[in-house]
Amino acid sequence: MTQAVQSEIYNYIKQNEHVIEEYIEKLGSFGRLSEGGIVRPVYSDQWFAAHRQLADWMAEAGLEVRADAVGNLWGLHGRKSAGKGYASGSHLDTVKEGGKYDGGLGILAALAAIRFLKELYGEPRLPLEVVALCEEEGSRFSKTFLGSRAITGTLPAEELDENRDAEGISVAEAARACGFNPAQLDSARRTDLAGFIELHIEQGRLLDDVKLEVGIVQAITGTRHMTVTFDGQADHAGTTPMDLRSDALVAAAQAITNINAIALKMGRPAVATVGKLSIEPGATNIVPARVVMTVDMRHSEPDKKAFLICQVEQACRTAAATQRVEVTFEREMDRIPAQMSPEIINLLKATADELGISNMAMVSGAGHDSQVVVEQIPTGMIFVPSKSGRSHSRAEYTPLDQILPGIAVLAQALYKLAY
Ligand code: HGY
Ligand code: MN
Ligand code: MN
Repeated sequence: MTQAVQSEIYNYIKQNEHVIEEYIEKLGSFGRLSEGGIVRPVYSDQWFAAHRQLADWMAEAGLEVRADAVGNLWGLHGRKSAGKGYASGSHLDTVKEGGKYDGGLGILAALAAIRFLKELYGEPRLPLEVVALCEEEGSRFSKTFLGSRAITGTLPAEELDENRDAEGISVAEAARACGFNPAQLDSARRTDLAGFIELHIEQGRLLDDVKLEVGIVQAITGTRHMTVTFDGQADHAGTTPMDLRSDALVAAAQAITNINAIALKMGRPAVATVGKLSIEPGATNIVPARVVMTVDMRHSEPDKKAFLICQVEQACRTAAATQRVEVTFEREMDRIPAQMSPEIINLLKATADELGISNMAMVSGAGHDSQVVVEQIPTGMIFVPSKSGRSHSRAEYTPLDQILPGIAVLAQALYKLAY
């Protein structure tokens, strides 16, 4: 590709940076709390309003817009009859009180890149698609990667009826309430894509610390989510001697302290997090009978991930035995570490270098839809910096001038692939 084309695309992005900024601010308003932070669980009113806004933007950009059986929103530029094309995007849902870049920025980067390529060069040789994936975080339903698993045909149909939110509403019921048709789940599978690229904030502090413009993701860490239940015995807080109690909360507290120590001792990138905990019956004067907690464990090396999980489960068993309580485990999600596709990694690296955009190879500590998509479709990821590494927090922030280089690499790469 000529130097002229490269600068033309990057210059056009810079000339239209206000479009990108408006996209980010408006999308970030859907589910935004007065005190900051966004709550946009899949199929919620806020999520559906954001979904419709994206559909409008895609239509305004001249893309052919459609929602699939589970609500993944697609914007097509070009003709599918021309051959296997390329998609780019990320997830539309957010974590509780999340930021406005996690997921949303990947959708908007793809929309801007494909819109600008259309404005500059018209019809592509191969089709290009923006995709807003319906759900990734597992904020509303305990299972994650709903949208990308539908696309890869790895979402079991029964999960749509069995997986329910805190109000007992199933995925299928919530999807139907938005007008989607989850019974047609099979039709959401995509076997006609030659590649997928996801732009995402790093959600860590490496790029910000070393002041590089983009990360070229080599691999995504492996994650296990499990629910641990400690079953003790409710008793009178005043009359039950300490040495005769089966206190579920004391067992959980002992386990949590040891879980933290295990991951610390293993060293980076091992991580283990107890993010949710509930106590029953939950009264000042009753010895806790039951504690249910979630544990998130991650490592980029499969054997070390297995070792971490084994150590954590052992810590829970030891704590339970010490407090004379029972402990049970339920696996919620388990993803092996995912290697990104060499051909896409090489394309992104070469494109960043050609553009003079500083870059480094990185491993993602965060999970992404790309780790699901890559199982079936050549996939790569572009990271842009996160200020001070903050994410899954209202403090999440990336200045616009640190977003544009990532979009330039994305747009350039899509140009090379499809024009
Ligand atoms: O948890 C994660 O790593 C991702 O944000 N879902
Ligand atoms: Mn996230
Ligand atoms: Mn994300």
